[in-house]
Amino acid sequence: MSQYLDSVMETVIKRNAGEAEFHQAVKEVLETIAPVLEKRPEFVKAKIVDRIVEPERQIVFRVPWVDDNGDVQVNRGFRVQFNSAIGPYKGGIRLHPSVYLGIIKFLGFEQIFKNALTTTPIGGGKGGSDFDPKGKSDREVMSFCQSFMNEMFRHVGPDTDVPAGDIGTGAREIGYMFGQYKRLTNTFTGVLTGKGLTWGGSLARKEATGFGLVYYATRMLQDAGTDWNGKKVVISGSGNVAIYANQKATSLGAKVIAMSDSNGYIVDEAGINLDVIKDIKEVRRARIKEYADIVPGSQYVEGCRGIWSVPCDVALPCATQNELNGEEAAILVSNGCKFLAEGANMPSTPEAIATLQGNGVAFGPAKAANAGGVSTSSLEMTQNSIRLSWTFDEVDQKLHGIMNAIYDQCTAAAEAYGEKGNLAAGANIAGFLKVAEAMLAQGVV
Ligand code: NDP
Ligand code: 2IT
Repeated sequence: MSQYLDSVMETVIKRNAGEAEFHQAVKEVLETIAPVLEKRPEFVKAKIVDRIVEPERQIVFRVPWVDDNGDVQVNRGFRVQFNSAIGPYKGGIRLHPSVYLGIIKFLGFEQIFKNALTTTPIGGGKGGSDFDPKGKSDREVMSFCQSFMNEMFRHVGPDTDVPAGDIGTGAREIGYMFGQYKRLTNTFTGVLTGKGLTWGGSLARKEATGFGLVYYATRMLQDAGTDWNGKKVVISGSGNVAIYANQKATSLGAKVIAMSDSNGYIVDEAGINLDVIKDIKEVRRARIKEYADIVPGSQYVEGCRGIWSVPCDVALPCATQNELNGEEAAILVSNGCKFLAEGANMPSTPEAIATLQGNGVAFGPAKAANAGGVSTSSLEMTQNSIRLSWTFDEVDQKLHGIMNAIYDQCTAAAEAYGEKGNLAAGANIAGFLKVAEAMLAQGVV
């Protein structure tokens, strides 16, 4: 890193004390953009980097709600509006007990560059709460979501900030939040994405992140002269992203042999039966352990991190941040894994990325590879604006085109800045350039 970037990084660490995930995400980007700043001194003069690492606005609020015993519960809510240079803030809402400001800021920061890569006009933001939806009744989840929106409604809007799903936030939660926003504002607008299909949602949004991940990884395979046919694939997680990554990869001839949740993982060498997973996870909100009781020949292993010891050709981490460390990456390498594309946000530690890239594993970075979800959210916003709904195939084709365009941007930027073949550097550079140009044009704001 240059001296200038080092000093920006120092300020970020000082100003955002204790927010390790945010520091990690910023460092990963700053380490790759030095060649851009050398070519474009006007970005340095305008302090674009100093400004881009500072959120435009951070909202932290109390979320009180009443549980089924009649007891009052209090959670903390967050919305970080990170950057609006190229469009309204856009990004999901994470509901998980681990959530604190540092996680929301890392996610919001990543979202700036990811959204820039989508080719659509959306800025970067993220929100969430330390509320844990696991084990809660529908009524408790509704009570929480309504209370969350009672504060958030004054900060969001279809041209201002458009939240969506993330870990712990799916169709049910988006529904409760949308209903409360509509009631509070007396407007029916596209203020959230991931909506139900009868009230403004887009076909293929549910599938989009997983499908998009596989479209992106398809290009990685093609560049290595191969395809999905017969490839053994390991996918961590068994939520929205993991399920639809499995569906698309399987449809293209791959065999997905392992999936996980936060308790453990299952291995099914015959190829995972996705109907069983969907029933366990989407319908019954149960644990993946049950798969081994239902499907003969499969096994369940306690502890989610062991999944990386299952030999595979392609690994798709689709659960959460830092779920793959350097040692686990070394195990993947020694077992012959040749491709890794990130479905989750920042699932690989810096050591893991270095180990993969250093051993010739093709590495697809999250902010490019998982951008299909937010891209399709952007397509949902477009459909809401023109008051029309496209067919599944129309949306899927647009998504596919966007993922190809993202891949092309990554490879072109990497080559133009002396990092040929480095998709992570390419994604950061291409995303940064788009936002930096817009910030420069709009003056010091
Ligand atoms: P879901 O809530 O649908 O599923 C999350 C999955 O990851 C579950 O299997 C969950 O297991 C597991 N998981 C979550 N937290 C942990 C943890 N701390 N340790 C181990 N496993 C964990 O979320 P999504 O599928 O939507 O999100 C998965 C990842 O993809 C996240 O990183 C998210 O930010 C990212 N992403 C999501 C997009 C979307 O459109 N939904 C778009 C782009 C990225 P369990 O059920 O046991 O908690
Ligand atoms: O990390 C992400 O890109 C998401 N959770 C999706 C965000 C969105 O606005 O669809």
